[in-house]
Amino acid sequence: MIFYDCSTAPSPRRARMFIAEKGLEIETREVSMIKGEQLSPEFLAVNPGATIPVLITESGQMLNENIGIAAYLEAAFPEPPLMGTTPDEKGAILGWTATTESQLGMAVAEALRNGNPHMKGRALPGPENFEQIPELAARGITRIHLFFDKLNAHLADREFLAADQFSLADITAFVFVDFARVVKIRVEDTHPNLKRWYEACKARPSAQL
Ligand SMILES: N[C@@H](CCC(=O)N[C@@H](CS)C(=O)NCC(=O)O)C(=O)O
Repeated sequence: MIFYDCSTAPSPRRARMFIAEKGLEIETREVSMIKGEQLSPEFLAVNPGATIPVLITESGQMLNENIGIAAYLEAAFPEPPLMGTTPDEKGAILGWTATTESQLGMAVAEALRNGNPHMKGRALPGPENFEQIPELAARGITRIHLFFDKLNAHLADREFLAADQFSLADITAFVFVDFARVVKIRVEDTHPNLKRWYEACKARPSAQL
C-alpha cells in the first residue's frame, strides 16, 4: 500500500490517525500543499481529483475519500475496530462522522478558504479554481461556534462521541475541532465537556503524528 499524506492539512490527518490507531505502517509520500504539489502532473496522475489523502490499496486501487480509506482499512485490518462492531455502533459512528464532516469540517473550510487572502481563487479543493465568497467565511465562523455548542452538550455524559470506545467519529471531530485554530477558534473553558474530550483525544499517540 502507499499513503499520500500532507502534514499541514486536516483531511490527511484523519487518515493518518486512523492508520496509527490500527497500528499499521504504510509507505508514505508527502504531498506539499504549500508548494502546490497536489496540482502537479505527477500527483494528478495518481489522483485526478487533486486532493489528499490518497491510499493505494494492496490490489492497486486508488482511494481518495477518508470514508473509503477507513472502510477499506477496517475491512482489511479489523482490529482494533474503529467503525463499530454492533449494528447500533456502526450506525452511530458513521452518522456522527457524516454530521461532523458536513457541519464542522465544511464550516472550517468555508471560513478559511473564503476568508484567507492566500486562498484567493482556491475557495474549493480540486483541479478547478473557484473565487471566494466572503459571506461564506462569516457563515462558517457562526457554524463552527454552533457545532462546538452541540458537541459540548452531546459530550456531557459521554466519554466518546458515538460509541463506548474511541472511533472514526472521534478522529473526525477531533481533527476538525483542532483545525479550527486556523480561523482563531479554540476550545475554551466555556465548553468543559468538549474540552475534556478534546484533551483526551489530543493525548493519544495517534494525535502526535
Ligand atoms: N472528501 C475528502 C476531502 C479531501 C480534501 O479536501 N483534502 C484537502 C486537504 S484538507 C485537499 O486536498 N486540498 C487541496 C487543495 O486545497 O488544493 C476526504 O475527506 O478525504
